[in-house]
Amino acid sequence: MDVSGKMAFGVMGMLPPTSACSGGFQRNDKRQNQTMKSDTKSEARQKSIIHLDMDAFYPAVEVRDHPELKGKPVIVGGGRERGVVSSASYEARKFGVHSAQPMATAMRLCPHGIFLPVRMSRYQEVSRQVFEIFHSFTPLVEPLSIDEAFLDVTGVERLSGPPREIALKIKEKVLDETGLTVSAGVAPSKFVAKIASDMDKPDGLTVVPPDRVREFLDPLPVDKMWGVGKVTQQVLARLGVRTFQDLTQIPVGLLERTLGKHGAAMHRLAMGIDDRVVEPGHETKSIGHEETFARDILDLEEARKEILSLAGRVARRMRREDVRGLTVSLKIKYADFTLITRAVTLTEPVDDSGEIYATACRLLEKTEVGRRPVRLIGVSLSQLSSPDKETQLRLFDDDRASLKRKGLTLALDSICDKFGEKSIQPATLVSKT
Ligand code: DCP
Ligand code: MG
Repeated sequence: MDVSGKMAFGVMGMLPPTSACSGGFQRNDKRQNQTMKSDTKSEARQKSIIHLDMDAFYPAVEVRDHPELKGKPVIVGGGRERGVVSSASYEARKFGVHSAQPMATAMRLCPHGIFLPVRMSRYQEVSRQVFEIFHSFTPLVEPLSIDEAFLDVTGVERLSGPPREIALKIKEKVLDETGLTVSAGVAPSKFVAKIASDMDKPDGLTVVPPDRVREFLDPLPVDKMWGVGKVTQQVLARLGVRTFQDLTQIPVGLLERTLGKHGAAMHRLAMGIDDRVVEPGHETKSIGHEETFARDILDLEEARKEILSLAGRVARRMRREDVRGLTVSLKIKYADFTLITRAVTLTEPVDDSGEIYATACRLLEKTEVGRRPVRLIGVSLSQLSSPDKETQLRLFDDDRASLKRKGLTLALDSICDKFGEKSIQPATLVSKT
């Protein structure tokens, strides 16, 4: 699948990636950089986009949870007789096993494979952890699927370093916190970043600087173009188009006549022109706080107190940003660094510390806190939405008591903001001396 990617490096006379995090495309001599500069028209407002895609996501989670499977051909999918493959580990892919293939075919190709059922809730849990990590770098995260997202890091470069460094930090943090690898593509547009992340999988990092976009795209086969199906490929083949460069040389009018409005769009993309912005999805954005303790927490009651404090901080931030959240997540890191997340989606979005606290305490029951020493606790809310105006109006007209409560809460929030976290606390948090 990466053959064409590797060819790109070869054709341009570049070193193939030498290590997992090669970023090989970035390594090129200055002369070539300069020759390619004329291709770039709008460097002044260049964006820095990172596309991230977890490697063999479902099988990788299974291997992470069952380390004895490491290095084995693991195939995750539906029932053995009639189901299809959801995904296969890279070891299994060597035998020709791939996503969407009938399970029966996979079993024929890889009879000694380890076939496992889909554990969706577990993959969602890990996905939430991964997206939290993405959000810790920038709020501009656009989720594409359970294991894939675009990040716009243009605005955070001053804080976190150049985009390549940010991508490396993200990869490191994902590996650290989940034990999984993610491949990254760094480029000035979504289109190029997405292609780049796929070039050096697994555990890849491919950086395409703005002045080398055309050099990167030109030799790639057109089937690398995101969303190009079999029929379009056949039409293009009839026009003699095999690579992106071939596509740029076909008159736009001809492309429009044969492929409709997509023809012109494809032409632009092949030229490396893509102004689409990263559109953060509310549903995975989250607001959270976590605390690493100076000494491990052994006691359930002590854990509850910490959760109460975290819930208060989360609730205050949500009210400040005027959002409420539907999903409450509790993150626990045990003393041996094992990280787990428990989450529940409520029927109504909340921004109230009491409700967040109560929900997180229910989640606490699904953990081993109290029986296993804990080094970190985190509370977060996701699936955020702005309270709709109607509810606010109703609140104003009919429910003076809740309105008063809201006024009081906001007043307390501002005291906390001004004088610090410890200035006002629920009674249970004031330690008895
Ligand atoms: N998936 C699925 N059915 C498909 C494709 C994917 O159920 N036809 C699921 C299983 C994958 C997950 O979605 O693990 C993510 O899809 P990807 O296309 O990103 O594939 P992988 O992450 O498995 O592998 P890669 O390393 O190629 O990204
Ligand atoms: Mg993936």
